[in-house]
Amino acid sequence: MILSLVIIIASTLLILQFFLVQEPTYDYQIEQAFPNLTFDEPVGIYDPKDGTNRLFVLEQDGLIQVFENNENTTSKVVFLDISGSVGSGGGEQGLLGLAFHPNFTENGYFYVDYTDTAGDTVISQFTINSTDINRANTTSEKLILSVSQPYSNHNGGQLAFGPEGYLYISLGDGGGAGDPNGNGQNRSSLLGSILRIDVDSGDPYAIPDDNPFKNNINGYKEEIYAYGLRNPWRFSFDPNSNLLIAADVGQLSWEEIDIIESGKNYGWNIMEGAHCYDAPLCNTTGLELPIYEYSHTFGYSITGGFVYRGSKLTSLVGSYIYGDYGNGKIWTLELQGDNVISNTLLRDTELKISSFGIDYNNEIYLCDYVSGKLYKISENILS
Ligand SMILES: [Ca+2]
Ligand SMILES: [Ca+2]
Ligand SMILES: [Ca+2]
Repeated sequence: MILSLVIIIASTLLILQFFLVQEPTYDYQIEQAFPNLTFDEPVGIYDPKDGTNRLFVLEQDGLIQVFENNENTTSKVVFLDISGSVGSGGGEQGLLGLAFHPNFTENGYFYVDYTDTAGDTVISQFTINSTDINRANTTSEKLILSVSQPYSNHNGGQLAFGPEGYLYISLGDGGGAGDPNGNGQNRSSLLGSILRIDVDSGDPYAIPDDNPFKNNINGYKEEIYAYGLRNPWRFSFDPNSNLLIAADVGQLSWEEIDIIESGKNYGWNIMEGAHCYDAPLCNTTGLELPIYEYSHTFGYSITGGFVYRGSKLTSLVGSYIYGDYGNGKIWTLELQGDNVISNTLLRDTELKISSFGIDYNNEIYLCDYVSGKLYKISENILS
């Protein structure tokens, strides 16, 4: 009697375990998120986190469009037009970044990153129109920072507020090829870095007390948070772990993903990815290696994305979703803390993925630079 009961319980547990360990397999589709909307060379998608559930799209020539985050939306409105201030050289120049102040609901401040008509980087603050939340006050521009650019490419361009409320800014090495001016390793130049500034103190900003090079005696720029970067076009914070993850576009051979930490040197142009650049041997002492890299066999211009914290893609929660502008591939990097568990091809697309963005619910979107359409990912359980 007891024996048969034990057998029944044991076999029930075995059957239960069988079902529990059967991980479903998923199929992912990329579909248009807002079929009725088309943008002109979109390079960014942003949510103001003000509860209005609107999305803002950057158009490279200098416009910000705003629309209701609803797949049936048929109209968009020009929120800001600074095309007259933005250099329209195309390529890697233009209106490149947007960040809403953490207290945007109260103060109406937002920040843009663009290259001006001289090709130099400008980061400036604007204020929302006091009577229409879908319009910016076009005369409210306040210069925060300008950075001279030696070449038209590698301008970085990402802006984002960190969990502590400071503004982070990415700047590429200035351009050319191979970092001819050595800006990546030169901490006396803002180029080749991710900066961190406090726009709520000082005028136009203050250096946070715990910035790694604050009050240094070596002439290093105190705005620098991390350096040795080539062209960190897109970076983001994981709202759960607060990790700052940057995708650094490579030169000839390697695209890389870095976890950015205060004061660290990410290697360029001594290294490209986890490899010596332009020399068989190099001194890698003190250089921070990427958490993941891929060779130009698999893609050739990484577009950084986000650690997914939405609810629709249940299999991807906690994974870093990113892509490659060059070949349209989208991958997911499964993370455990700051360790990489696996990298999986989610979908091979025909899109020119210029940027990813997340909405109020942390759902992820991407923009196709060529068609001007925005896309989303859908998840289907195969078995
Ligand atoms: Ca440049
Ligand atoms: Ca530098
Ligand atoms: Ca690196």
